Amino acid sequence: MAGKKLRRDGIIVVENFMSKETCDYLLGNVLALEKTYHASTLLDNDTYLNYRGSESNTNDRGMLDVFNIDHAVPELSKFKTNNSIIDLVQFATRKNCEVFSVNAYLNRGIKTTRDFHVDDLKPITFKGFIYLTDVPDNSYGPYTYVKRSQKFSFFRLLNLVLKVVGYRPGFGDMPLYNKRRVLNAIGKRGSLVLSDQTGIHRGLPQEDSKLRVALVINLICFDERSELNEHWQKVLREKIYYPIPVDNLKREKFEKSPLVGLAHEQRS
Ligand SMILES: O=C(O)CCC(=O)C(=O)O
Repeated sequence: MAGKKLRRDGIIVVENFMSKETCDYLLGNVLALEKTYHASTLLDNDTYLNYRGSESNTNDRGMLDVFNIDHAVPELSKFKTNNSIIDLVQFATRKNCEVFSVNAYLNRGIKTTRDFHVDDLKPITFKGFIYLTDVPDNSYGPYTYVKRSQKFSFFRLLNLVLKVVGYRPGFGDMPLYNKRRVLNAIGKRGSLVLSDQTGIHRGLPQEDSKLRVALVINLICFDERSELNEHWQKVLREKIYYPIPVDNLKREKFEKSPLVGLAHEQRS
């Protein structure tokens, strides 16, 4: 049932996917990283904390995107092997799917979230967002998706035409979409939002000081691994993903300090 819905709509929300206790423990770990590192930092365990929008691109300015967080919080590595998320995505796409990395997104009063876009068209990628904080209404900036927009449609064609005539040149931007199909994925902590990233989506802007923290399970789908280019072959071999080349970056020592109590203090 859930797999069929995911295939049709490109998104599903599964409540109570993770227990509240596990959410609080993991939230404590993410908040500890935020408290320790105040600028983009590459750690010697391969975790990369990226504060977005620090360069010329102001999208998501101030949002903390923690790449390869499973290297800092080993309990998360279980998401890389067989689990119900992979099964659902394989059912929906009728393809082989693998998890290639795990991130955490921390949005605290972020106003300049990127407008509607798609991440890619080929290969198909999915993200499983597991909310670690309650997202009870739009002021918390829920993940937002245009249902069925992963399929070819009149709106996709219009966006393509806009691009051809040079309007809105940002890669993947999709300013035109069916407003009647917009789903604001609100939910309590522990909810899983599973989304086909070839569909049109965004995070909504937040109101001041509202906190939203989510784990992000990244999946890629393919018929045969050999059809993927060298970049993806490498990512799948290493199961590590960076947004930038990191070979020449200095690495900081990772000191584990799971301030679990912090989760209770700071959840709003
Ligand atoms: O939930 C969000 O903050 C936005 C997610 C998004 O646009 C993405 O991951 O591509």
